[in-house]
Amino acid sequence: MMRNKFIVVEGIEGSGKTTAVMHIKNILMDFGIRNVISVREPGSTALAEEIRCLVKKKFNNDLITINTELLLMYAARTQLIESIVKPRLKKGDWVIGDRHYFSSYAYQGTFSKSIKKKISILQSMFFGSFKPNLTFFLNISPYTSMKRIKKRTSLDRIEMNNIDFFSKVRLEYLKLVNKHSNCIIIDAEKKKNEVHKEIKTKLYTWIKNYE
Ligand code: T5A
Repeated sequence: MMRNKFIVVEGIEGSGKTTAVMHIKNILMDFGIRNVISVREPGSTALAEEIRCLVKKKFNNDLITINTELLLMYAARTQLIESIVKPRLKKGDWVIGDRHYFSSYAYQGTFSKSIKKKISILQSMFFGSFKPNLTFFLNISPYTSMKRIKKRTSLDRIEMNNIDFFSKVRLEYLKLVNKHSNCIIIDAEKKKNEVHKEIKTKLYTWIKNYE
């Protein structure tokens, strides 16, 4: 039986990450893998959840700068990976993550090359060669994203960005997934049950090839 894998789900807002994480957890359980936990970024520790609230909040007359936003994401990430993810993987558990470092490249990195360079430095300084074993990218158009999130009663600071921003974020994601191995693109425009079927098929294939 395969041990301790770190699987991450990435995508723009409303792409279905949260539901996909729960789905992956159930698939693994059905496969006989019982020691599975799920986490989200930013968040999943008391401190990182506080940081999540801060990054989502709109401060009047005090615009959060992109460097600050990036550092807050990395503070939350470091806390989560060091205090939960790595210890659980060491125990042999599986961890399913709702977002990881691709989110920083896609959201903060889209602003400039120099931000991307800073991300690479932070990433190698704090995580070295530590990477997810598999990343699912849930691919949806920014139009679908907007349509899904508009159903919400209120939007957070990042969700208040316009469609251009989410188009750029999606393009950054596509560049990343095409550059890295162990990434699987899922057509998340489809109906939920079809998306979940595609994830299941691809996850089974990945597990079988790994064994
Ligand atoms: N961030 C995060 C950064 O900027 N940098 C970073 O480094 C990191 C880690 C985090 C925010 O922080 C930013 C990005 C984000 O702005 P979040 O809550 O993780 O916030 O991100 P969101 O994308 O906002 O999460 P959402 O809850 O919006 O989206 P999900 O989880 O992708 O989607 P989900 O599963 O909640 O579904 C959304 C809605 O769509 C429906 C669902 O039922 C739900 O109503 N839905 C579908 N409808 C039709 N067809 C389908 N196939 C559907 N799949 C889901």
